Amino acid sequence: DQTVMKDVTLGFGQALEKCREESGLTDEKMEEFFHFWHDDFKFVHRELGCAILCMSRHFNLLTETSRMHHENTDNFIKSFPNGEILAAKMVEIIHTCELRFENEADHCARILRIAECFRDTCKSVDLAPTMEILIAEFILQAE
Ligand code: M21
Repeated sequence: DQTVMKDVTLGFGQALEKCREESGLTDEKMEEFFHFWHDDFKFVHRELGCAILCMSRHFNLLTETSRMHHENTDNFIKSFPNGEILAAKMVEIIHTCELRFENEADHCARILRIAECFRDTCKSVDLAPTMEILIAEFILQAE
């Protein structure tokens, strides 16, 4: 499961550079997307929420009201090797987090909270990939 999550993270992270400018997410606020999983990573910058919004749009994972598009998200996760073992679980976690922050009207701020909730939930159920594996793969991929 952690290997699949690693692949999904790096795949989703491919859209980060494309979204930096429109979201205003500078290198100081987040250098690489996989830092998302670091224990010390803090979800404080609204720009990160805007970046995730932009990245999700890039992969067509949102509805018109900027909520998760369940079917497209399921298919996106399934497009990675062994993605089918994680797809339903991930969609459920994100949706549960989504419902917790429905009262937040600002899309970027809401998605930032959802992302933190997703990270923390995945960690608590052992779905989070280790930083070591993420960094190793990230370097291999860049070569
Ligand atoms: C698998 C790696 C990363 C995915 C990251 C972000 C997860 C946050 C989900 C935000 C969903 C937005 C839904 C808006 O209602």
